[in-house]
Amino acid sequence: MTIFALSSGPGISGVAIIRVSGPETKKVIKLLTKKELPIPRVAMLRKINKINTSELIDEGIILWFPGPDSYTGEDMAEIQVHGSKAVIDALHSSISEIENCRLAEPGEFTKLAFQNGKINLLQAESIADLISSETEIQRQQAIKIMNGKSADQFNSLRKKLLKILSHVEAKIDFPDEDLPNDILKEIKKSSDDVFKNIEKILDDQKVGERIREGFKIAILGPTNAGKSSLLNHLSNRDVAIVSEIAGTTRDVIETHLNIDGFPVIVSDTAGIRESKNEIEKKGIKLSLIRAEEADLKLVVVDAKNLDFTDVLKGLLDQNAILVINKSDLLKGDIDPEIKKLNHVLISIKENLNVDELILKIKNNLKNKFIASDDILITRERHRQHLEQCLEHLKNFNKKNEVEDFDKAAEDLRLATRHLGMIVGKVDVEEILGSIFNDFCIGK
Ligand SMILES: Nc1nc2c(ncn2[C@@H]2O[C@H](COP(=O)(O)OP(=O)(O)O)[C@@H](O)[C@H]2O)c(=O)[nH]1
Ligand SMILES: [Mg+2]
Repeated sequence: MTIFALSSGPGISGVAIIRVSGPETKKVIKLLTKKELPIPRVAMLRKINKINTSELIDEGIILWFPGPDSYTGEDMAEIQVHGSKAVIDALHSSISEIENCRLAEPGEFTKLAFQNGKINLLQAESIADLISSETEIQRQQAIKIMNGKSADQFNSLRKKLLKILSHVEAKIDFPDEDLPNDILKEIKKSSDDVFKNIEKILDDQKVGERIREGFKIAILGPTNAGKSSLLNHLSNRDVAIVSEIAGTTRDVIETHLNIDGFPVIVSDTAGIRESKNEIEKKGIKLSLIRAEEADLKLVVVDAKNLDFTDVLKGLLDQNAILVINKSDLLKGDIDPEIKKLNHVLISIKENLNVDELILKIKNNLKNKFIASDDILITRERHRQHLEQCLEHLKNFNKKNEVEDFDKAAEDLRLATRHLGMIVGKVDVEEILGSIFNDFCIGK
């Protein structure tokens, strides 16, 4: 099947790019241009016509990438035309008239690239991350992984395990021959190395995932404290309804912000109070869930009304900033007990001291986003496979110690498999290859 799709963004644009990939690509180019194929990888200006009527659609650039040296590994073309809905529609409907050509599904070009061995799974994921990156730190993370930073590390750990596996399997195949002592030592050392390495990778405070998904800030507190006003102030627009009527916000309202280059998701939540209203109760439940998931909690209270419920006290941990709002209404000082807590006194209405709050938020962000080259995990998927790998390695070590090699080998195979699944490489042939290359079986 040959697939095609608009690869540039939708909407009006100077230039739009339509990609074609598959065995009929040559035919598509010839039928649209009524000319011979262009020189590979050289931009050629061509008249582009409707396939049946030969009516001119537009004039544009054709790029021809014969497979396998293309993004997908198949024959491919990129057609650059003017970016209008009408031009794109006419071109799409012309191509779809050609036999065996259909519109691509989301991500299908990249899926083909993965299936044809052009990129690994981590690279495929990072291409998606690069496309959706909104901040510099997200772009940097995506491009590093696209360049193979984490795949190299996971592959090298996996190679170590494959090597141990080849020794263990040889022992199974030739049970009468004892494994030399130095090889037994090597097995132990390598598996310990890999184990420690993975433990270290997992101990990353989830920075990679936080960069990819955004740092989560939850605004929490009693009703009418000014939570929605704070969200609006931070986002510079009216995202949430502000009113003096307590219990206005019921659903969680989210906005994505870029604070000093850090991706942040701020959610405004329903005010926490005793309520008999079912909908409000649900909203309060959602607030508490957000509180648990948040990287940082902004607990907003009203300066005039500082009695803390137990729920509220429970929210104030090391990942929380107490925000005492409506300082403009305050006559005199605040309670010395409360003053002792880590807090910021602000007035959103009069814009007093809000900058200090923003500074505190920024410092918190910086501390939690210490992006280092050791960060390899960007998705829960990676974390789960690594955790599974550790689990199987633990089992392997136990069985290896009691020389139950058959079962030990199976644990090792599973551990290796989980590492392979991160990069998208799971192949029995490879294990066999490693045995024959590494172990002198004919001795
Ligand atoms: N005086 C004063 N009123 C404020 C301040 N911030 C918010 N308000 C008012 O307090 C009321 C409740 O605000 P809102 O943001 O809806 O509170 P929420 O229920 O916590 O989301 C509204 O009438 C706001 O205009 C402030 O700093 N000072
Ligand atoms: Mg509100």
